[in-house]
Amino acid sequence: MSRLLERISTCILEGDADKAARLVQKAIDEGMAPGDIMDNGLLVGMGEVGVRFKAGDMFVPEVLMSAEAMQAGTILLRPLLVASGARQAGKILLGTVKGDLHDIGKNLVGMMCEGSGFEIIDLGFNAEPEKFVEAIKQHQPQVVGMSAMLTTTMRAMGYTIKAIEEAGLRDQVKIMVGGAPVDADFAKRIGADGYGSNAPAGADLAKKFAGLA
Ligand code: B1M
Repeated sequence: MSRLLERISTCILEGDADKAARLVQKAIDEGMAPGDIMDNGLLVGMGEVGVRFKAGDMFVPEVLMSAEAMQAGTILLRPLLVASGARQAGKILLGTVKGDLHDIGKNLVGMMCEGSGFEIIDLGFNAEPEKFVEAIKQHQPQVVGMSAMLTTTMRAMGYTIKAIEEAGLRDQVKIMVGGAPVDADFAKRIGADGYGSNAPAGADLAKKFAGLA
C-alpha cells in the first residue's frame, strides 16, 4: 500500500475528517484511481474500525468520528466512482420503524454498510410501513434494514414486513433487523431474513445477502 493510502486509512481510524478530506483530494489530484483510494485507503481504515468496535476496543463516539471521516472522503470520491463505473455492492434501504425516534444505531449501520460499498437509501426515523413499500418500488434495493430501540416499536418491524409481503415485494428483497430489544429469535418470528447485533454485524449480513461474503 502506498504511504498516502496508509495515511488516509489512519485518518479514518483516528476519526480526523478534515485530514481525510485533504488527503483524499491530494490522492485524486495525484491521479490515483478512485477505486484504489476507496478500497485500499478508506475501506482499509473502516475495516479496522469494524474489527476494533466488535472487539470492544473502540466505542460509539469514536466510531461516529471515524464514520464522519469516512463520509468526508466518500463525498469526494462518490461522483468519480459512479463515473468510472467502479464496483458498487448494491443498494440498502434503511429506516427506524414507525413510532421510534432513535436513529444513532441505524445511522452507524448505514455508515458501516456505506463503508462496505453499498449505496444507502435512508428513510430516517419513525418510518411508516408504507414508506418502506414505496421506497422499495422506487429504488429497487437488494436489502432492507430496519432498526428499533423500544420494546413498544419492535412490533412495527413485523407490520412493515407484512406490508412488504402484501405489496408483492417480499421476494425482491432480503430483510435484516436490529436494535437493542431485537434478537435472532424475534427476527425469525416476524419473517426477517437475518438479525444484526451491531453495526459491523449488520454490514457483514448485508454483504452476505448481496453475495459478497
Ligand atoms: Co431513548 N430509550 N427513549 N432516547 N434512549 C432507550 C432506548 C432506553 C433503553 C433507555 C432506558 O430506559 N434505559 C428506553 C427503552 C426501553 C424499552 O423500550 N425497553 C428508552 C426510552 C424509554 C425512550 C423514551 C420512551 C423516553 C421518554 O420519552 N419517556 C423516548 C421514546 C421516543 C421514541 O422513540 N418514540 C426516548 C427518546 C430518546 C431520545 C430522542 C432522547 C434519544 C434518541 C436520539 C437519537 O437516536 N437521535 C434517546 C436515547 C439516546 C436513548 C439511549 C440513551 C441511547 C440509544 C443509543 O443511541 N444507543 C437508550 C439507552 C441505551 O441504549 N443505553 C435509550 C447507541 C446506539 C449506537 O446503539 O441503537 O442499540 P443502538 O444500535 C446498535 C445496535 O442495536 C445495532 O447496531 C448499533 C451499533 O452497534 N443496531 C442494528 C441498531 N439498529 C440496527 C439495525 C440493523 C443491524 C444492527 O440492521 C438493519
